[in-house]
Amino acid sequence: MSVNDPAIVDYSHIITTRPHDICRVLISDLHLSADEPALVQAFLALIDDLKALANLNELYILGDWFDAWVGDDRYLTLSSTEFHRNWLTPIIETLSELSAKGCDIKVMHGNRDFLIGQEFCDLFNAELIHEPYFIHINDKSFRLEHGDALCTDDKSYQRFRTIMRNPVTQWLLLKRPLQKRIALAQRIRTKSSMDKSHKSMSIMDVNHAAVLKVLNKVDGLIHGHTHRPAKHEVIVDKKNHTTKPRYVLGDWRVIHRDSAYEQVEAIIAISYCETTYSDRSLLYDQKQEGAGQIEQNFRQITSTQLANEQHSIDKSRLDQKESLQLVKFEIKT
Ligand code: LP5
Ligand code: MN
Repeated sequence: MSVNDPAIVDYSHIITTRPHDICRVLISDLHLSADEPALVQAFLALIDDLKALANLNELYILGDWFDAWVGDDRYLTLSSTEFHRNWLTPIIETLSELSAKGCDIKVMHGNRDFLIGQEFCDLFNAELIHEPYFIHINDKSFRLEHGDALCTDDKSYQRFRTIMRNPVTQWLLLKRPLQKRIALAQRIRTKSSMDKSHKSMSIMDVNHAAVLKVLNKVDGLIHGHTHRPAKHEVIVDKKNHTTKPRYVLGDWRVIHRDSAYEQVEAIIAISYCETTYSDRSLLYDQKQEGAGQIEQNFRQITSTQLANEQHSIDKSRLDQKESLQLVKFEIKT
């Protein structure tokens, strides 16, 4: 499944046709920074849309939200003048509004922003979650992670990761003066992009055995990091042809830039909670007319219809079915 794959649904269609059904949104690899305002604008636009969704319960940011994070203090120690001018302030304000509307915001570390702390997340009432994190979609368990730990063929990166994710390393890093940390992050970025230019695409992708190992304990996997958005059906049992889904979220990228506008594209995941209603009056009809009518006893209703029919609906007869979909989010800024 590529970015142009028809199996990836169009975002604007979904947000306009099924706004009440959207209950969870998962994004990753935004790589936001002050140097790329188009990505920041795109993120603010997405959150504005999410604020209008009546049944949105959860927003997950699955790592690399920021291009580089050298410590919460870089933001928390700003003077009040700097604070008002800082590019992060509108992000915090809009996320606070989203959270106040009843949407839980969960932030996971990536390989670029593993120094985000709960203190920063507290600014917009979010929860810092750690990988692996598990959710349920219907009766199936899904494992959420950033995805870098699955790239086990990338030996030099895995060595670097082990050092950087060590709490002692992080404690030592955070004790360094802010300017030194900013300079170090820049050096790491330069070294990383130099190293990456010599690595093959397959080395920088997930390792199949690593994927199988984690899928052994769950029904599905959702991650980002590789910048190769797709839904894979991973064969976990060749004999019985059993597969389990692996959803890969995309990175956010500027796909067009000129003097008039910039266009940003990202593949995100949206979960729909579809409601089934077993209608009592139809059940009565079925008794009269026999088993042939059984299908009519269940009425599919959208959450929009549910909102409009609140008074006439027997809530005990509602059944929710959730489904996850990769969606192409595209915006001109
Ligand atoms: O992020 P992406 O996808 O481009 O690349 C990753 C791996 N690279 C990284 C590094 C990040 O991109 C940049 C980190 C930004 C700063 C983070 C905060 C730092 C806090 C410290 C300061 C307080 O994760 C890349 C993988 C790729 O994913 C695909 O999986 O290949 O890994 C590398 O390229 C790592 C190299 O192989 C090893 C790097 C060693 C760096 C040592 C730096 C020493 C200091 C400088 C000396 C010159
Ligand atoms: Mn990453």
